[in-house]
Amino acid sequence: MAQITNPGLYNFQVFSPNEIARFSTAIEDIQSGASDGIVIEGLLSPEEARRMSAQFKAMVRESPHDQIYHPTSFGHVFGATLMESDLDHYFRRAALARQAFEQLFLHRFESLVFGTLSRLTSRYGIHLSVHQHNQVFAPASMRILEPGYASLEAHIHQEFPMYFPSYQAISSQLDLSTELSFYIVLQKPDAGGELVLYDLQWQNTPPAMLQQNVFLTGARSEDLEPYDQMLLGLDAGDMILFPANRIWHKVAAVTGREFERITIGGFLAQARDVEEYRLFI
Ligand SMILES: O=C(O)CCC(=O)C(=O)O
Repeated sequence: MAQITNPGLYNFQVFSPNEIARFSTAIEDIQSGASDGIVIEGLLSPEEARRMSAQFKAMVRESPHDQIYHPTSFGHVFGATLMESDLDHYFRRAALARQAFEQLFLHRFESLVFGTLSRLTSRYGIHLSVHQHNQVFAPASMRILEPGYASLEAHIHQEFPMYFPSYQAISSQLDLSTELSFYIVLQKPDAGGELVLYDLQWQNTPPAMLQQNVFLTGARSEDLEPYDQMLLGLDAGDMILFPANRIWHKVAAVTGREFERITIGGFLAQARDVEEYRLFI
């Protein structure tokens, strides 16, 4: 069961995969503000999540996957993201990441994610994002929060295009004001690692907070400390979808000693020219 602290702060619907048909307008509802997000409990079985986590730990030690496994202040990231400045490099790494995710999910990562998201909307198709020359954006990355490391510090997705020029490649085709974030938990930490949603939304953000030099730093999380908070601690196999461009959030540091928090997820936003959401990171 997902552990939710202060559940009254935001309006989340929590349900199991066999109830998904009742949430066939979840994406539209999050977009309109009628909902603040959903959690699907047990999208993967605990055994599937355990097998993937074990295989992942072996995978990152070997070439070529060690090339897309990077240390960060919170632990590691596995994959490619548009925070890097060289787009050709990004697309090469994105191809490697997609192949690795398919290997981990026994060739059903994209079908699982796209199939699940498609069932959460009655209006939009869900697709990959493709750049010129058929270069495919990565639909996800993996985040590994390790015991003894920092939080994935407070941020909001409206910031990314302001600071990272590679975002132009995606903002030319997608309306990033509609951006949502999803992730699936592959391994739950023994303590900590909750998603923290602050009672501060984009439209009320004090302009002084938007400084690139505090992006993803602890100083930003300190600025947000006074705001009320809702915490979501998900189990291995659960999936979340939430408006990461509207609600300031962070992932709390892992305070347990043994298990890393391992998630796989990405972003999606509405295409500018057709009724489609497309994934990227
Ligand atoms: O838990 C994760 O994998 C990252 C969550 C997050 O910060 C985001 O989606 O923006």
